[in-house]
Parts: sequence; C-alpha cells; structure tokens
Amino acid sequence: MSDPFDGTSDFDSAEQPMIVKRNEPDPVRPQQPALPTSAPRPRTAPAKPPSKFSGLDENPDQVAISLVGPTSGGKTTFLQAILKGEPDRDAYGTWRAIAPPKSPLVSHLITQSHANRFPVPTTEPSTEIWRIRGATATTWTRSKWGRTIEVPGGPVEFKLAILDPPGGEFLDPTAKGLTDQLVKADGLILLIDPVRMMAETRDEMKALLRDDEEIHPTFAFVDSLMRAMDYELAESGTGGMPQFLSVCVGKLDHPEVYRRADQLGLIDLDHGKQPTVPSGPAARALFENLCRYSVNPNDADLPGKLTAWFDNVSYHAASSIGFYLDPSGTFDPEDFVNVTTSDDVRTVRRAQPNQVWETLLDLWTSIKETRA
Ligand SMILES: Nc1nc2c(ncn2[C@@H]2O[C@H](COP(=O)(O)OP(=O)(O)O)[C@@H](O)[C@H]2O)c(=O)[nH]1
Ligand SMILES: [Mg+2]
Repeated sequence: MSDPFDGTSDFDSAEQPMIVKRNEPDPVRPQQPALPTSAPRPRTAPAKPPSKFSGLDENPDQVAISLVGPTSGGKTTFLQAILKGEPDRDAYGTWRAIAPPKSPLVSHLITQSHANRFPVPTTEPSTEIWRIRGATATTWTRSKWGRTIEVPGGPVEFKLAILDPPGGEFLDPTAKGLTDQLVKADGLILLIDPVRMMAETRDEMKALLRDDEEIHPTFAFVDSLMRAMDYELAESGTGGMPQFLSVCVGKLDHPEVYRRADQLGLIDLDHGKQPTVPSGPAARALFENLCRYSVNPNDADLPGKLTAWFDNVSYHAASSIGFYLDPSGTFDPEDFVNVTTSDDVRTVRRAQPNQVWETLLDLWTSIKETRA
C-alpha cells in the first residue's frame, strides 16, 4: 500500500488557487454546536479589575475571548483564518468578524491572505478588539396544530480580544499590559503547536526560526503564563482560574501531525469535505499524546496541570489553512499538503480553515450557556 507521507506529495508545484464547489451539507450533521466534553460547572464570575485596554471594559456583559500560545505557534495565522473563513453554516449559522480594516494587523493579514501567504512574524504587539457577530442557526418547531414553524436565529455578538505579542512577551510574568488584559477575558483559546513538540518536525521548526530565536517549550510558556495570570487575579480572591479554557491543537494539516492523528485512529473522514479530529475526547487524545511523547519531557505534565488550574476545559483540533482539496472539493490522501515551498517562499495552495471558527464558537457557546 502506498504511504501518503513518503515525501512524494506534490510539494513543489505552486498551483493557483481555484474555486472548489461547496459540498452539500451532511444530512446527519448535528444542528447545534457540540458542547464541551465536561459539562461546565456554574460559577460566580470574579470581580475583575478595570481594564486600561478600553475595549474590554465597554459592554462588560458581552463575552470576551482571547487567544494565547507560544511564539510561532500559529496565533496570527489563526486570526487570519478567522478573517478568511466561516463556520459550518448548518450547525452554527452565519458569522463574521468585524475588525478595524486600517489597523496594521488587519491590513497585513488581508494582504497576505490575498497573496496566499502566511502572515510574517509579529514584531509589534497588537491589542485590538474584533467584534464577532452572527445569527444563530434557524431552528424548527411544531405548532399545536402540528404545523412546522421556522424560528429564525437571532443576532448575537461577542468580543475577540486580540493580544498578539511578538516573541517571548508572555514569558515574563511581570510583563504588564498583556497578562493584565488576559485576566479580563471570559474564555481563552490556548493554541498548541504540535510541530515544536514532535520529534519528526522539530528540525523543521528550527529551520523556520531566525538565528536569534529560540523555541519556547509549550509547558514553560503555559506555566509562566498561568503564574502571571494568577498573580493578576490574586486580589479578586478566586479559587482556580475563572476563564473557560479551550485547548486547541493547531496545524492539523501538517502531514506529520495528520499522520500522528491518523495512526491514533482519531481522524474523521465522514464529516464533510475535510478530515477533522472531532472536538471533545478525540481532540483531547491527540493533545495528550503530543504532550506524552513531546521532545520536551516537561510537556507530559501539561494535561494534568491544565485540568488542575481550570474548571472548564474543552478540546479541539484545527488547522488555520486546512487540507488541500482537489478541484471537486474532495480530500485526496495522496495530495493534501497545502503548503508549497519555492525559493524559500512558502505559499498556501488554497486556504480553507478547518475547525477554527468552530473552536471559537464552541467556547462562546459554553460560556454563554453557563452564564444564562
Ligand atoms: N501547516 C501549517 N502551518 C502553520 C499553521 N499556522 C501557522 N503555521 C506555521 O507557523 C508559523 C508561525 O505562525 P504564526 O501565526 O506567525 O505564529 P504566532 O507567533 O503564534 O503568531 C507560520 O509562519 C507557518 O509557517 C497551520 O495551520 N498549518
Ligand atoms: Mg504572531
């Protein structure tokens, strides 16, 4: 049997992006977003200190979510995917991100997206708020005479607090201006970068970094971040971390990451046009496997630490660029690598984000439902 990972994939043919026909929705697809695996425990929101970052103090009743992860872990690309993609409409309704178009971050993300390129590494810290606005999916109910009535989804909005720092900023627990913003968020997406954890990809990761850059091990990053947030929250006297945490394994499209997930039997090919690792137990199993076999032995302690710190943890696996699909929109296990490299320039053949919006919306749903 041929091995889809034997290096014969068409890495070098820089293809033009092409239009791919949307598949019909899967009729057995659930109509509502999946709930996180562990039912969130209701808790009283702690008194949060007032923010210097104005956007987070406006509409304090509105849920705010922020994205964290080590340098080069894929945060900026995840934001690019939010701008580019949308969630599965059948399950989540229609959503969009309203972002300041003239901000250097947003204009850069859009320019790079139009050129099918990854964003260049962040050098200036960005702090801004994006409004995530949607209409929840239409549902149907039965009238007392047995007629089917359409109940249109309502408009909803929450905040995505962008704290996109250049390398290493989160590692200094005294670095004000970042951790004091993070504690205002109701939910955190912790982006896990498998490429820095897996022995198969570690050298590739090093090659992508500049000479003066070092790879931050995942455990060291998360441990420092939690200690800094704990210090910020000390005054409000909470028990554990009050935020809802979504642990999101990123870069699923990477052939080695896909191979690991496939070997573990976690890939779902039946769900639609792209392979996915379903949120919940499957994504958790991938995360735990990456930690246990990480090139950095401390990472093995990460799953246990996170569940000790946070009461509400959910698990996802995503790719900001998605798998390459053939022009008919079909996944081909012999030709799914979505990044081509030519003269050191990395081009995305066609970005179709995988589970990025779903990760964001599942987290928002679990926060909203617990608060209701
Ligand atoms: N294959 C793949 N590579 C990714 C993905 N997201 C990010 N990367 C790679 O990781 C690098 C760093 O990503 P970036 O978003 O700048 O990380 P940040 O420092 O956390 O903002 C990118 O230049 C890409 O090479 C993804 O979804 N798939
Ligand atoms: Mg960045």
